[in-house]
Amino acid sequence: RFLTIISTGALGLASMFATAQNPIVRDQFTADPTARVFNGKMYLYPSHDIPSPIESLKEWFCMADYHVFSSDNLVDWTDHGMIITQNNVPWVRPDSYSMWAPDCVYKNGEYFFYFPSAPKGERRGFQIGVARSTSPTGPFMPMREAIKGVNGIDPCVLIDDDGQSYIYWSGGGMMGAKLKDNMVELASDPVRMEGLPDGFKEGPFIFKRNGKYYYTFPWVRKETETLAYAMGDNPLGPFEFKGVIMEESPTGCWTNHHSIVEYNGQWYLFYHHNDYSPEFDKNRSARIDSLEFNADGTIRPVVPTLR
Ligand code: FUB
Repeated sequence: RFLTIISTGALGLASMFATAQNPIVRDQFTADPTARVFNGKMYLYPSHDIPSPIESLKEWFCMADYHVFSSDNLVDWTDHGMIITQNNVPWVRPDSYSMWAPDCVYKNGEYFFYFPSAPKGERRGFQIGVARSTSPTGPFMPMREAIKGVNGIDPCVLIDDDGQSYIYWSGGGMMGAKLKDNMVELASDPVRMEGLPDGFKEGPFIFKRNGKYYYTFPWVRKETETLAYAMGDNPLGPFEFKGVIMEESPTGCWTNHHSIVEYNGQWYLFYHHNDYSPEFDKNRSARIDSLEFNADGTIRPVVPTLR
């Protein structure tokens, strides 16, 4: 069942000349949307839910590859096709369908695409690997091995104003570490993020605004994931918990996963919901709503534009 949702006003300035619609991609599932602005254009790096071809994942997340999308107006999105598949990453178990939430950043003339997956061999759990390209749409060349010292999911990379990069992930807690200038090795031991509330957390997204670091994350306060945040003066914390950005999904999608980005002077929250799969919340679709800050830098709650 396909559900088309008109959401005029959802995108603030970008929607002045076009009709904005949530979900933003309508011909395939797009979960865990990481949005990044490169060269004045918005790029979207989501994970790619598919109905599982194998019995063991029929009731679980099933992701075999990644596509990248771009847009100038946040309404019309171009699918640039598949950039990485589980079949062409040397360290990934090819039948694992575990290509979970990714990120992509630009540094020193290259785009670095970070993604978690299940490794080959005896090791259990997830690792995080990198693929490199000279274009935001690929082709991306996966590195032979995952990043050493990073065990977990949901990578997010912050490049600070002084050029130092940090990688954050979820695994044995909410973790973070410095990256070397090569962007593919840790430059410090992982540390646990301090100052976050109790309750299940994953999917960190970190950004900097007016000298403050925003550590934002899906957080289970009651039953399903809200989007919440903390703020701090240092990239690796400690952080001070500030509250919830988006409440639990009104239709019970257990996960939410997001990114927050400024584009043409307006801030946006990218997140997901199960609009096109109301009976099965592991098939999700990316959405956008405008996000506003208060004068003191705190974030105003965002209500999803459903219709
Ligand atoms: O998409 C698979 C997992 O679900 C992600 O890694 C989590 O953040 C959650 O969205």
